[in-house]
Parts: sequence; C-alpha cells; structure tokens
Amino acid sequence: MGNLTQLAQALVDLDEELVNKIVKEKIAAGEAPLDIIKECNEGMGKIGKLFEANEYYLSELIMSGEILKGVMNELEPLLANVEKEASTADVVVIGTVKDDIHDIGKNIVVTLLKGTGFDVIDLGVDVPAETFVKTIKETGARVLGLSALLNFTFPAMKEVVDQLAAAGLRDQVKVIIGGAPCNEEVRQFTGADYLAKDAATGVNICKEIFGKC
Ligand code: B12
Repeated sequence: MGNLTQLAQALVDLDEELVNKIVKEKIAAGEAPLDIIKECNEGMGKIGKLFEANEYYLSELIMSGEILKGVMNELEPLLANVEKEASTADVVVIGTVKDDIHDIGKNIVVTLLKGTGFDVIDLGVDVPAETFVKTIKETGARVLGLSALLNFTFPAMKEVVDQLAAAGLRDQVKVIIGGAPCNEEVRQFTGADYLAKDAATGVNICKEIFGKC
C-alpha cells in the first residue's frame, strides 16, 4: 500500500472530526460518493493491517467502524440518488453469512442496489444458510449476495450454495460473494457464480444478470 490520502490517513488516525470535515468538503466539491468510499476503504485496509500486527486492538476496530458508519450516513442519501435503471420486480436477496457480523460493506451494496431500483431483501448479519434458502424459495429471487469478512466464515458461504443445490434451487439463482478477503480462490471454494471486489461491481453484475446491460 502506497501513501494514504489525507482522508484515509485521518481514518487510520481515528480522527473522527477531521474525517467528517474532509468528507463534508468532498461532498460540497461534488466528488463522487463511490470515490470517497474507496478512499475510506484504503484507510480501513490499513487499520486491518495494524490490527493484524497487534499495533491496533479491537477497540480501534470498533472505533473505525463507528467513524465509517457516520461517513456512510452522510453518503447514503447521495448514493440513493443515482439514476434508477432496474425494475422493482428484480429481487436481490443479500446478507452476511453465519458467525460474521461485519455489515458496513454489505450495507453499501444494499444502498447502491436500492438506488439503482432493485428490490432488496436484506437479511442482516450472522444469517444461517437455512434462512437464505428459505427466502430464495419463498421469493423466487434470482440473485443472492453473500458477504463475509472472516476467513473462517468462507465455509458458511459454501454451506449456503450447497444447501441451495440440495433444495433444487441452484439453477434458479446466481450467487455473488463479496467482502475484503474474498478472492477468486474463495469463489471457487464456495461454488458461487461471481466475485465482486466492490459494491459498484456487485451492482453491475446484478444488472448483467437481469439483462440490463
Ligand atoms: C470495522 C471492522 C470490524 C467491526 C465491524 C463493524 C461492522 N458493523 O461491520 C468490528 C469491530 C465489529 C469487527 C469485529 C471483528 N473483526 Co473485523 N474488521 C473491520 C475492518 C477494520 C473494516 C471492515 C470494513 O467495514 N471495511 C469497509 C467496507 C466498506 O469494506 P468491505 O466490507 O470489504 O466491503 C466492500 C467490498 O468488499 C464489497 N462487498 C462486501 N460484501 C459484499 C457482498 C456482496 C454481495 C457484494 C456484491 C459486494 C460486497 O463492497 C463493499 C464496498 O465496496 C476490517 C479490515 C479490512 N481490511 O477489511 C477488519 C477485519 C475484517 N476483522 C477481522 C477480525 C479478525 C475481526 C474479529 C474476529 C476480531 C476479534 N478478535 O473479535 C471480530 C469478528 C466479529 C464477527 N464475528 O464478525 C479481520 C478478519 C481476518 C480474516 N480475513 O479472517 C480483519 C480483516 C482485520 C485484520 N486484518 O485482521 N471488525
């Protein structure tokens, strides 16, 4: 990771006041909300590394999460303002898998999807595989988004895909996975159809699936 931007560095420093000030300035200057989120993600990535190196502890993770939530509160109305391209008949079910409570990234995806016009069923965090399968069955949704930020919850993602197959629903639904540590290897392990490295990619994949591209 190269030099951090002023915003990313302020986040790493857990300087909430400065973060909010920079975000407000960027919004006033008309900067795209997704670019602001990208900068914040760089800061969150650095915080994760400091946590791994035992230089930051759980309290810093919690604090950074709280600061980012404040930033998202500012950005959400702007994200919802993008032009609606999807129809509300296009249902996307989404959730963070069992034993994982990270939801900041998932919530960004939900906001963007709703802003694009998708009908989103957000099942929240720590969602058991059975709940995903039941919801797909009941709604007939064609897209399922799974979020996981912890390596040890990758098997929970695979469990969802396996249970969809066991229920005879695998052909009906495309599964997209996301979350910072997810990569192509994880996608193959879980049996998911797509990997999205960021929220905008996730939305584009949904548009592609529903034939909007
Ligand atoms: C904030 C944070 C927390 C907060 C979460 C608050 C919340 N409400 O979400 C708290 C403090 C609760 C937390 C707890 C823990 N955390 Co934590 N946390 C983080 C941190 C610093 C940032 C995560 C974040 O919000 N990033 C910003 C968002 C915007 O990015 P994102 O989630 O990746 O989402 C983007 C994309 O990935 C994508 N996306 C995400 N999901 C999806 C889904 C779909 C369908 C699509 C299309 C796209 C998509 O779109 C988003 C926007 O572009 C990361 C560090 C990191 N590098 O990620 C560690 C990190 C994820 N945590 C970690 C750990 C170890 C833990 C704990 C186990 C710590 C502990 N000892 O208790 C607990 C686990 C709790 C649990 N059971 O879930 C590790 C995980 C290591 C690993 N890979 O297994 C990390 C990587 C830190 C590290 N380097 O060690 N954490």
